Amino acid sequence: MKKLHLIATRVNSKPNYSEGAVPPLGILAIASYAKQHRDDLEIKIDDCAFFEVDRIKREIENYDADFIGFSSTALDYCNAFKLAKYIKENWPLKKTILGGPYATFLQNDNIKYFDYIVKGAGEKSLLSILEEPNEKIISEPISPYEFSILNYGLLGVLIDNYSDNYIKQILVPEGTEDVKAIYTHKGCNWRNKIGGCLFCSISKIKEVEYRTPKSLWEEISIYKKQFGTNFIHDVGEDITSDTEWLEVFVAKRPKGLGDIRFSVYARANGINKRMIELFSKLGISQVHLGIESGSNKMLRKLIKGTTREQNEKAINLLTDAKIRTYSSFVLGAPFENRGTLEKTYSLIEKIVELGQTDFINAYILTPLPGSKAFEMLAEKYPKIKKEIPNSTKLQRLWIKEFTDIDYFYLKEFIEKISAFSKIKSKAFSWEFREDE
Ligand code: B12
Ligand code: SF4
Repeated sequence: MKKLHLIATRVNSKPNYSEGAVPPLGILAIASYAKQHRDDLEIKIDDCAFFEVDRIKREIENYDADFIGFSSTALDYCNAFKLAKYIKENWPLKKTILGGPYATFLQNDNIKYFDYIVKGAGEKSLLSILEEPNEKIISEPISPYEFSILNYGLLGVLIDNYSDNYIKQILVPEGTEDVKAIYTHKGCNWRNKIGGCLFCSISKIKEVEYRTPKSLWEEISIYKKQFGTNFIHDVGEDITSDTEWLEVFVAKRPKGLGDIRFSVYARANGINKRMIELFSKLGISQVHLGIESGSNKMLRKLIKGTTREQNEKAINLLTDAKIRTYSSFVLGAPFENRGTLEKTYSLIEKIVELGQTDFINAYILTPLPGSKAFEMLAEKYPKIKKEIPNSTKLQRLWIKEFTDIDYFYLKEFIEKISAFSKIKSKAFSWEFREDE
């Protein structure tokens, strides 16, 4: 029996509003696939949203796995790196693996504590790593028809925490009993067409791949039977990417699943009357929109592909259909100044007046590796390509070089905006001390 320990690392200090509410689906997807194809595999999943670093280290020691895999984004890679270092210093023979969005675009040399780096989808790659190949960088594509049903049982003791946290932290419809996160698709048309927004850090992943409606409804019906699930959080980038797919998904809904409600992500320019009809038929009760700015000039600089007018129209249509919105903003587009921020502020006031908005959140643009913004910054600071990403440093350099605004003014502006949000970040924060 081989033992595999999969760990989702987390960002250091800035808790996300839904931290600990959405399980690490990347890990769950590869674990489900591996379990389906290998009987001789024991798997443990840990999520750093719940545990302090010493606890994670104890779990690593106690479980004593042959393979330890990390899933990380650019901003929590530092923690995966430090844990891999800890493993290699104590048990050099254990095999360490790095996967997830940052591994796919990894640009620096700081990978010495990892035996394997998995680029792109991890399902097949993980299976091949169990055979201990000689290559360090593994990349094996998976067809959308092979995506397996997420086996939530593999989350072990953590399983109930996600649903409870989701219900506690996020405003869900009355009567929500249990929440499960899924992905209906991967990819976004805008990225596919022109490489995506200035800050999109997975800009090179072009394809839009949908799972089959049949397998998705099968998966949801398993959740309903096993856990009493009646709310689904879909993490797919843009549900409006393929109207025909959505029509089939809505039409194929099994009779016994009429009570399921959904939360989805969408691009504002994909929201029209037909889309709203489909949303209502499906029972979508929350839509996450990346509005980004109230200034059309900033939206153009962000290569967002939407206008203020389209954003306003989308929010109006959703509000009329009694669908709640979660709006997020990215501040610090090239040439951002106090005047353009005022336009964003006035848009937020308008949105809040409509009353169907639960969550308003703003971030300072972080030029993450993989994004066009990172490449622009790297032209001025080539060293950043060799460094472990540090969000504060990247943000500050970006703001200094590309905007007409002060970093601290932006921070204050974000505080002002967050006062509008009904939902506040209230998550567990996980930190490594600097000296570790
Ligand atoms: C849902 C989501 C979240 C949820 C996280 C829920 C969770 N517990 O994971 C929330 C809202 C909390 C969140 C937070 C953040 N997120 Co986020 N998030 C997403 C989103 C929309 C979907 C991720 C997902 O579940 N996909 C479905 C799964 C099945 O696919 P997958 O993750 O790609 O996994 C596959 C492969 O990557 C690989 N794989 C993944 N892990 C592993 C591990 C191993 C060992 C192996 C072998 C393979 C492997 O195999 C998987 C199956 O094929 C993506 C956008 C996207 N569509 O990918 C952004 C995204 C992942 N997030 C991103 C970012 C930047 C963040 C934040 C840093 C934002 C912030 N400033 O705070 C935080 C970091 C959170 C943290 N880790 O501490 C970026 C990452 C960019 C990068 N270069 O690293 C993305 C890509 C968005 C973007 N367009 O830029 N996020
Ligand atoms: S809409 Fe989202 S997923 Fe699509 S390109 Fe922009 S940031 Fe990337």
